[in-house]
Amino acid sequence: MEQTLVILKPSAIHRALVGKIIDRFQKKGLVITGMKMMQLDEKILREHYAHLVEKPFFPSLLESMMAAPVIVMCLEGKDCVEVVRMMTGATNGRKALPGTIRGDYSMSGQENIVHASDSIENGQIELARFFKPEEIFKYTPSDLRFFYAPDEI
Ligand code: IDP
Ligand code: MG
Repeated sequence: MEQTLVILKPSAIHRALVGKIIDRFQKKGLVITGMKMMQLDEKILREHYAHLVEKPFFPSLLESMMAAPVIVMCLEGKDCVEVVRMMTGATNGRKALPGTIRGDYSMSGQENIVHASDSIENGQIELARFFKPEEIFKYTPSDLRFFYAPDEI
């Protein structure tokens, strides 16, 4: 099954939104196969946000992402990367559609609650950045047949 990386950012931790967000992913039918809390540092953030290091807001983004420990998650499901990006919504919370996580919980372009991988390839790279192989588990939820038709899995 396809995998993606989700990070519950310090904005989710400080605002006590962790349970609500995890609940959304589980109710959707995505399977949590890895989850842990960790304090991010500048080194890992410079890798993770390499496409943004030259932006004027990067120092502020760094500080924001280190403002609390984060929760990193590996989610699995059919077309998981695209599904989770849709659930996440547009980068800027003020532009994200209601019904998305950012649309429902964020008013900010920076403090936008969650990170989600933007492609299957990046998902694999990002999971390897935040998880050791043994921290991602293989199991089949007992009720998978009520989440998918037989020809979908
Ligand atoms: P994404 O999180 O929707 O994939 P990216 O462009 O990859 O968006 O940016 C990564 C993160 O950097 C965003 O989630 C947000 O926290 C922050 N960010 C992006 N653009 C801005 C900006 O213009 N101002 C402040 N922070 C930004
Ligand atoms: Mg991105």
